[in-house]
Amino acid sequence: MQPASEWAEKILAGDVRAISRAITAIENHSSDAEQLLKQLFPHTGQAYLTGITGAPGTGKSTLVDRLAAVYRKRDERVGVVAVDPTSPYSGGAILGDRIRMQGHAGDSGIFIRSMATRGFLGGLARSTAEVALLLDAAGKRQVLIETVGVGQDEVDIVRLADCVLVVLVPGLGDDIQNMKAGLMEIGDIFVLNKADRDGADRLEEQLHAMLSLVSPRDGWRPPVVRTVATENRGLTELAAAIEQFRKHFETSGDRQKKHIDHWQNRLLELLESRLLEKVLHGKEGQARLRAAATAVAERKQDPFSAVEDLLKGAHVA
Ligand SMILES: Nc1nc2c(ncn2[C@@H]2O[C@H](COP(=O)(O)OP(=O)(O)OP(=O)(O)O)[C@@H](O)[C@H]2O)c(=O)[nH]1
Ligand SMILES: [Mg+2]
Repeated sequence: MQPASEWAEKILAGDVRAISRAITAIENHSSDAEQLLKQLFPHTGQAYLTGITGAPGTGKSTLVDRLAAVYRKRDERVGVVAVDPTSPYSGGAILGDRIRMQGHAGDSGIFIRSMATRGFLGGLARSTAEVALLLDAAGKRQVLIETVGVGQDEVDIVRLADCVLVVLVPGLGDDIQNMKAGLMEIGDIFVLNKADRDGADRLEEQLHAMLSLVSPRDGWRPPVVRTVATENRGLTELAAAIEQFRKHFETSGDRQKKHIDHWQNRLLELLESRLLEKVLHGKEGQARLRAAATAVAERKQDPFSAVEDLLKGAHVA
């Protein structure tokens, strides 16, 4: 057996070390990872991906932890990926991991891993998507992707999920109007966490008012689910809401078209990152970019010709 297929076999069997090694390869955009994912792809398509996003400290990690526990009770295997685009070392996410690990120690049915920003090309959304495929192949039926923040990176990351949870808490800046419009659009379910705090009712009213302005997508009106993650309250209801959304997606509208749309987006992202990688490969490529930028800044070259030259250099034009 070739090493790569041996590696794939191990992953299909859920071998933790093989999975960890694959995630590192994915993070480094190594060609091994691509070979591996090609072999694994036929074994994917079974996992359900739930993305969890929201401002820092809203309780995402606690929610993920408790939701994972709900799934484990049903004997569903779970994969958790915590992505922190804000920190190169993923301090917050790793800390969250340690907390989570305590509750699930010794449970081989759950796999938890953090990822942080790598490389100047970003590519974090792509790495996350690849890790999700890997966990899918490894037999995790529920894959939970936690990402902190409210920026474009996070939107890109959660967009790959089948179901997106947006977490809000009472009293955070108080004004829901401050919430990024983008988040409002991507949320399939709104989680009102820390519902034990003052202002939960008011926030729920505001949320409903705001959601009533948004026209339903494929007949789905995002529900608001109240939770107190630390006390394990509302988690069964949250799991039920996710299940309901899943059923709705499977039965409403043109399911095939939605899957094709999804892969069209993924292919576009892959194409984009591949092209960038080709053009700006390694230190040399970065030096070329810097030199081109310098030439344009000094008005020695126009930006259009500079881009043409970069493309020519990469043999993609
Ligand atoms: N009162 C209350 N506190 C909560 C609740 N859920 C989480 N917390 C607390 O809120 C703090 C932040 O929780 P995390 O789960 O780490 O939040 P997070 O959104 O993952 O944080 P980052 O990953 O750093 O953005 C912790 O101290 C939790 O114990 C809740 O429902 N009620
Ligand atoms: Mg967290």
